[in-house]
Amino acid sequence: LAKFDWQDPLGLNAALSEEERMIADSAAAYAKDKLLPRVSDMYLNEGVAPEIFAEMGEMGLLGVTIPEEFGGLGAGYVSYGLVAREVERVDSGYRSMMSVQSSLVMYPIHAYGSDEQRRKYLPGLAAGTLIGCFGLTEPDAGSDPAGMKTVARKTDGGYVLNGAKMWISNSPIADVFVVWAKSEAHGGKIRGFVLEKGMKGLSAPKINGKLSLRASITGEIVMEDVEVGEDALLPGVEGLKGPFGCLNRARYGIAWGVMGAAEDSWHRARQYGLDRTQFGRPLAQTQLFQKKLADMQTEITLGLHAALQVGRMLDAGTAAPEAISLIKRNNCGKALDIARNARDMHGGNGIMAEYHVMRHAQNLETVNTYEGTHDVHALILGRAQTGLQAFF
Ligand code: TGC
Ligand code: FAD
Repeated sequence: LAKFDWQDPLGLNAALSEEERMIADSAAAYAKDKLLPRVSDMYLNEGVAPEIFAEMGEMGLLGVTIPEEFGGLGAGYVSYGLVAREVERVDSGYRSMMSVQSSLVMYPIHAYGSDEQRRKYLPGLAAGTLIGCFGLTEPDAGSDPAGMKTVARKTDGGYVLNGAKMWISNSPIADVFVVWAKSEAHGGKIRGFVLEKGMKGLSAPKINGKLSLRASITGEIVMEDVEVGEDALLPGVEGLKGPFGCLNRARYGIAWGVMGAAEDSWHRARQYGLDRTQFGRPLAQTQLFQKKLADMQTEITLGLHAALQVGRMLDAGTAAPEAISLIKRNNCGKALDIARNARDMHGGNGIMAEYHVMRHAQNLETVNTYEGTHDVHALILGRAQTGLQAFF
């Protein structure tokens, strides 16, 4: 009989290449040695540690899919997903910092930018000496980014931008701002602009009081007559497919990442059940406990294999955005459920920072909402199978 590996029931590890395993191992070692020891303190105190970007850069965790000539790793999307899984095993906020930098800042500059923009920004972003953020959402335009009000007006030598972005990961500590605006010179179409910290009229106040993703700083982006040259425009894309092209990559990474948070919750619940005795036996020796563990194991295994399949499709150029919606939605919803159950299985201890599970559950509330809410991805999938638009 073949031996059953309870942690990897369907042989995910064996389906990876040598290079993918090495990248995952080095991300796992960094996350365990450098991120885990500081996460509780950072979470409880809403700590800000910009140096994490430089650490990640040194480990090659930023811009995994960006070619080496621009400082990236030149690896595939499966490797990128594996990095997200290992970082989010510690905290969704740390994965957020990494995925915004890689998928939402480096990707658009590489895919839509001029050669000059690539050379100017990508090496610093890959090294983590520059920090990036991505401004799409606005106070009145979240699920419906087409309703954005930020506008770019043409001037002699460039553009002047006005508007406000809301809920922007990394913005208060960012050096590079990829923002999306309706450009009057392009018939009101959405265009991307690269702004830099210190520009007159540009500010990024922190959003205080978050009960979720507290280890990742979030802010606004306020633009009051921000003047930029023609060289700030991303020349290679027009319309909503610009930001959505970035979101496809980030949503895919999230589908792996949340499985990391779910695995950590599952493993902690299992260990707690083995260690804790009630009614004269370990909690793990009760039927209800074992059923919950079996459900966690099943959903995580299926979610990881689905993410691997979409990663292979992305590398082959055959992944449709709807396939990414399917795994983003499913894996976030399942991970949230698993983390909430793991919290319950820890009893009173489950509410304490040192047991980690409630932090995962709180974080996953955000991850289930950002990059397209659980229900918005249902509507994307509903539209794809009925041909009927149900958003409005
Ligand atoms: P729709 O009519 O469907 O499409 C407009 C144009 O966009 C194209 N498109 C896509 N292109 C590439 N990839 C995709 N996934 C695409 N989805 C749509 C489409 O082909 C069309 O192109 P064209 O050339 O014909 O104009 O647009 P809609 O306005 O009806 O969109 C509806 C909806 C709900 C699907 C969409 O707006 C949506 O996905 N909303 C969710 C918004 C969202 O995800 N926001 C994320 C903000 S960023 C963020 O949360 C970062 S958190 C990061 C972190 O900290 O980790
Ligand atoms: P809304 O769109 O107002 O949705 C509220 C509720 O209504 C949801 O349950 C939604 O599913 C539902 N709903 C909406 N439309 C429909 C419909 N047609 N039918 C049925 N139900 C519907 N954005 C960025 O641009 N960059 C970032 O870096 C970034 N980071 C973030 C970090 C954090 C911590 C958070 C919380 C958010 C971040 N976001 C970022 C924003 C995020 O993408 C949005 O919060 C998300 O897209 C939802 O938009 P909203 O909050 O305006 O909610």
